[in-house]
Amino acid sequence: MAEITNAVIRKIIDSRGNPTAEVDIISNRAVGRASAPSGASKGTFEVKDYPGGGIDQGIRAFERVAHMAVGMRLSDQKNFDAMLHEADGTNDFARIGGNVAVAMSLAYAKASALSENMELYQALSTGKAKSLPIPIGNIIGGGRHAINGTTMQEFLSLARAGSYSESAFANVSVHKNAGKLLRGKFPQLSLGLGDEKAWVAPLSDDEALEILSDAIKAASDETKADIGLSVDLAASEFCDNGTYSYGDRILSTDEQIDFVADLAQRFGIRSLEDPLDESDFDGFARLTKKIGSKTMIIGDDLFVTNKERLQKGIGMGAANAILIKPNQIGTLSDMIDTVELAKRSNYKTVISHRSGETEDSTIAHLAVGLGIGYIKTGTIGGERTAKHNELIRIEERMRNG
Ligand code: 2PG
Ligand code: MG
Repeated sequence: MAEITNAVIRKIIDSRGNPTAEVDIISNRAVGRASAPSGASKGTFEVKDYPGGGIDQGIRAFERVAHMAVGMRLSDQKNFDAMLHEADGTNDFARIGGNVAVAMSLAYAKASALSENMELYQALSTGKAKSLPIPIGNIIGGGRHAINGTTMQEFLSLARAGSYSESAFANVSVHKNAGKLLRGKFPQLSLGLGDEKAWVAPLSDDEALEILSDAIKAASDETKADIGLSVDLAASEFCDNGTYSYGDRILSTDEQIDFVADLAQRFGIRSLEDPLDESDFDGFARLTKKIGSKTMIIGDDLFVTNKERLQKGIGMGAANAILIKPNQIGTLSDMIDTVELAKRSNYKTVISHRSGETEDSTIAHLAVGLGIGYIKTGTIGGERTAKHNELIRIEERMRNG
């Protein structure tokens, strides 16, 4: 059985140009490497990404944890993750930082798989059926991911075709068609891309939905894929004390529920993420009752990949799907517990990138290895295509047995 002989941390550059943590877990058989992403519209209830002193303090804390890791056996994820919790000693990774913890936890998982001559998705799915997720790609964006974009954060497309590869390319076709439509609408304007490489233009939310619908129609004709609309409102970012502010108007919670239900119906929206504030379990439950039979209502900031918060949501009928982001909770074991609870409770699962990303493609392996239904990871841009391209390789490998 392989043992950890060394653990190394380094600061690397993320897609926004910020420093982030990358960890190597080294054994005599294999090296596992993983890095942490970072959010802009972070949920209040996520674990702390770094201790108060930022990434440098996280790196100093790592040195202490690395000493505890050396000598531990590989392939006992629960034990390793329990050590991370013990080394931290808080319930939100305030001392070592969730980003340091998650990079260690995922690097350990990879080192364990590699030491047994497996890829991570294979190690996670031993004895279970494997399936590829459905990709949800960001097409037009705003909120905290762009300057002067839409109020709602992300307008996305959700494509299903015969294979993962065709589905991902169908989302690319929507992105290209949206670009063409925006150039036609704003011939004098320099168009931009936001943090997740979605188009940014001076559009109202309604106009963004119109362009997205038209781009989806064109891409469906081109690719013959079944493509639907999806929106991440990230509503906590424009909610204050139960009122939602859209620039030209302010809506109460009741009005927000009616407004998004109407949008979902008018545009045939397949999934709505964070349509209400991150604390409003009751509002989520009311919206789910209203439109949940037809629409996926995804809790991101609401659940923050946290099993207890998901359990509360299940009890109340709040949302019917959960966004899964490993660094919201800090360890792979905690994340897996949440995914399993969601599946047992018939909640759909969507694994997700963050707006600040690296070339790390671990979430592609987690999606397949844990049988997660959907993956939200942008449409284009190297740090996003790293995940798609890894899924294309996994698909090929699965096809070839
Ligand atoms: C979200 C994410 C990813 P961030 O809200 O779902 O798209 O954004 O990483 O900024 O929290
Ligand atoms: Mg979100």
